Amino acid sequence: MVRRMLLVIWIWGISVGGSAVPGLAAPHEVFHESTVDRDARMAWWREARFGMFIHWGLYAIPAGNWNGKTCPGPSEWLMNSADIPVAGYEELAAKFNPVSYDPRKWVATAKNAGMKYIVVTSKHHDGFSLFDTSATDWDVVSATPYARDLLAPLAKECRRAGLRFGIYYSIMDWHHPAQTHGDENYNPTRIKPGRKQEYIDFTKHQIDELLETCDPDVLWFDGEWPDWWTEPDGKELYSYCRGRKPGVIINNRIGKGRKGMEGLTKDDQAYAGDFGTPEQEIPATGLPAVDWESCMTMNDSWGYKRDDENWKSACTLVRNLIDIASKGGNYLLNVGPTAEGEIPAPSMERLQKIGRWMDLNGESIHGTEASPFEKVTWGRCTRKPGKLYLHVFDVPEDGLLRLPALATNVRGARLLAGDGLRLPVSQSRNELQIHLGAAPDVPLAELASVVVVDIDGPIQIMRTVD
Ligand code: FHN
Repeated sequence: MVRRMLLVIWIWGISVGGSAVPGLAAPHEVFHESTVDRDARMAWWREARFGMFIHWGLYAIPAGNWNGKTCPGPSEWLMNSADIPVAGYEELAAKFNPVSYDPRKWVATAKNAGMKYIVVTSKHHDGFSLFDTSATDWDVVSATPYARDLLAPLAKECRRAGLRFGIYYSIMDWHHPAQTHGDENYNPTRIKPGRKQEYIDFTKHQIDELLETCDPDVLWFDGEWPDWWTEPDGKELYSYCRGRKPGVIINNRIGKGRKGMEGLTKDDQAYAGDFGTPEQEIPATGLPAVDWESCMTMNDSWGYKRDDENWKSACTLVRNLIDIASKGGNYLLNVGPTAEGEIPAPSMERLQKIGRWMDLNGESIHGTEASPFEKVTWGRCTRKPGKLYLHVFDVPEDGLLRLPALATNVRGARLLAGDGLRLPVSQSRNELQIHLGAAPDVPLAELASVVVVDIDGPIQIMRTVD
């Protein structure tokens, strides 16, 4: 709460330190956004906790292979990792015809997995636009036999199904004429002298088109690391986007605030962006007062990579979701559809299993806040007013779930799934004990079983004086 109060002063985004930095343009020149307004704007996103990331594009055709060889790294980087000349890469467009693409099926897959929003790549580093744009011919309508916008139908289907919709947009663009090769192949690009504004206008033109045709709730920028892209550029684009759609939520990769793959926002100044973006990692400790979202692949590639079989188990994915929610964050879990438009079977299997677990235990994730406890040995904890959700990963030998004693009255404990079996509770001066006994006989307990502790009023940990 204290940290969020600081935001009344700075509305460029989340500065972990919350410190105000002299000399920077005052945010109120752009947005009179009070904490109340910001909380209202972020509310659905904070409630959601779980979303689907979709990396899709021409790179799904070679799917990580070039000239008969499997190239290292994620498939969406193939143009760079195989150093494919622009002309050679452009030939892929003539082969892109996703006849099996069914937005209804994608959205249903996400919804049934317990996901509340989808973020899809509109333009990745290869510069290819999956939507109808008049800013370039390097897009699905002008350059492919499919010749139709792919994103507007997906946005529409999300709305119909009650999911929120987000757009991923890469600032680095290996195809745009204003950007040129870096030292190593394409990454990071350089901007040609005197052509930066041309690229910024191009970006704004496309953002306008996407706001018009898809009305996204989230703008998920990426590829911000080339030196020619600056924090003031990020702030300017942030104001532009919020000016166009005041309610939109924008990640911290619009500017230069991201601390590498750790992804949280640096605190040496107020950076543009509304939430931090850890990538392929989960913060070690809870960050209850910071808005952050951890994005992760199910195997080792964001885009579809035919030979990448290094799939995480459904158990790992469910426990990641629980771990992230217990630390106050969101989980953006990725799928890389095939060139035909199918979500790969290993991803479908895992999402279906996660969905079965969420059907039983979703209330212990959606709309929860971070654990009030530093660490528990047997699993994780999330909470809602008057409720603690204990996520049991490993049942202790003595069958006791131990917690610090609470100053608040504990009304009882029960299993969330199954028939809601009540569990004995005892409390000593220092410790609250929930008597779980043996591994609870609830479905999918091997992923995690959830115990609900009903409590009168706000959760207060007993301060014990030794
Ligand atoms: O280079 C991209 C990568 O391809 C992928 O899009 C991830 C997703 O967060 N972001 C960048 C690496 O940080």
